[in-house]
Amino acid sequence: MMRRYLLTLPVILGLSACAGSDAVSTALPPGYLSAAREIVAAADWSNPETVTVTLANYRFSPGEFDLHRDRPTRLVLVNPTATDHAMVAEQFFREVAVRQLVGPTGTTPAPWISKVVIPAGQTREIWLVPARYGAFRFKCDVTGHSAFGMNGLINVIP
Ligand SMILES: [Cu+2]
Repeated sequence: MMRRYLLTLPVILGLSACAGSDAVSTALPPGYLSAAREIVAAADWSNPETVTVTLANYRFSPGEFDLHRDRPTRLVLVNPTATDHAMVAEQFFREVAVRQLVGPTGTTPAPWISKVVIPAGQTREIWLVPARYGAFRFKCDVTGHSAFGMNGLINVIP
């Protein structure tokens, strides 16, 4: 009986937790790409590579995908669910130059970010240039969602 209670509790927390807000900085945080603004300014944004990731309860689809180093990219995050979700990718965001966040309410210049919230029923875009090779984990940090499977992997390849 007791064990059953303990297993049920995270589910309740997960469904009721809120996603918080974007983590965006206009000043260079420690460990981030200092040349982000210069990389963004030098990139050709006329034909960015578009990668779409759909958020579900509780997974990212695709859960693993490739991005190309030095290629301007639109990372489109679609949340068709009735639940707020987030994309948190601390190491990945340290290694990319972010031009802007795009959403229903407009465009936010975002040189340095660590988290993007995708509210229920909305789509957000992150315009970025991957600057270093690697395999980078990402997750949704709403309570319980990562434990339920909202995790993924981005491979930055040539
Ligand atoms: Cu989530």
